[in-house]
Amino acid sequence: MRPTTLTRFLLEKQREPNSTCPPELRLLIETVARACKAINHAIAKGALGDVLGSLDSENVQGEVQKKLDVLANELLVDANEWGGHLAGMASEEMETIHPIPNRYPRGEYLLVYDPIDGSSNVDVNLSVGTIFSVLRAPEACAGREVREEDFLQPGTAQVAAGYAIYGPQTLLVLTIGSGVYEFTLDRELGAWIMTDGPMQIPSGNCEIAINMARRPQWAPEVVTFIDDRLTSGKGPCGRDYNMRWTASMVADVHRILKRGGVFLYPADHRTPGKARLRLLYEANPMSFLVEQAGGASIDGAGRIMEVTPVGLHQRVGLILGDKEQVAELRGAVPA
Ligand code: FDP
Repeated sequence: MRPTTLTRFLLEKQREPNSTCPPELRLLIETVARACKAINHAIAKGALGDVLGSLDSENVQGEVQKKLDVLANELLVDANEWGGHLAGMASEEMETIHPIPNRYPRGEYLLVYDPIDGSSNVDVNLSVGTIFSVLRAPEACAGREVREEDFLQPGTAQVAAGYAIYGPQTLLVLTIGSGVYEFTLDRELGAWIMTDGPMQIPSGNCEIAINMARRPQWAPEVVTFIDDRLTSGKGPCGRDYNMRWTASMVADVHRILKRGGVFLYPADHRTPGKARLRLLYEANPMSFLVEQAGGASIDGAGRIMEVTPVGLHQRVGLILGDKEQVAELRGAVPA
């Protein structure tokens, strides 16, 4: 049987009755996928391409920017600016939104992304990724330039989300609201070939992803949850859990999609409002994928995708993965 390429998958989705993939969205996803190939190429060059290490600059969150953070951001801007499918973009590496310049046609979508997730891994040759989320530009911005408030939509408004993971293989994992599909980059052909989907998170896996060094910041409910699983044999498995932490959410979430388990980066319970992961371009797209694969995603108090954003770079606590395991913490942990 002929392999299904990303292009064919999207075209077939476009032709379905009541399609969730109009031509502009197809073009947008293909453009993001093309930019991810360029990012993959740059990452694979490593020291030979002079892309490792940090710059002197910091991003809006006060984090030192890696060369690859900036390069990947530019690759995504350059690829998506001129196609006519977007009204604007926002990214972890840009302080404010990037409206499509007047010299190009404007489309009806908004793209938000984290160009390199897990960037501390780049210099030590471990997996990193690119996360993206697609929203519809509100009708109110027709005829005017997009504004930051146009991007402040809950995760439930996403029309597509996905990530590329640059690991032993380069993969693109995508949802357009009807299941989750994995495509592997065939480097010789330059094509994304479907290799899994619709994906379902396997239930009952006894693996947890959490940064234990943050334990002093966890709410007591999280401490009990983790202790029960790691040392007392409590929890659905009836034996002690295993732990994995790659410091790249893309890699940790990918493992959960394939193998099951839970991922936690809870908010700091001592400092209200303090958390690590960003709502619009990290938590929301990952939550959309996880829910589409039969899992659940909460900030502790409730469903992540129902959080109303108040800022472009807003952070949230995040607990996602196996539905039954996430359910134990729903409502128990302060957001
Ligand atoms: P990074 O800032 O290195 O790009 O985006 C946040 C994130 O990566 C996640 O990918 C990752 O899970 C987390 O930070 C790593 O946090 P720790 O430094 O606490 O391990």
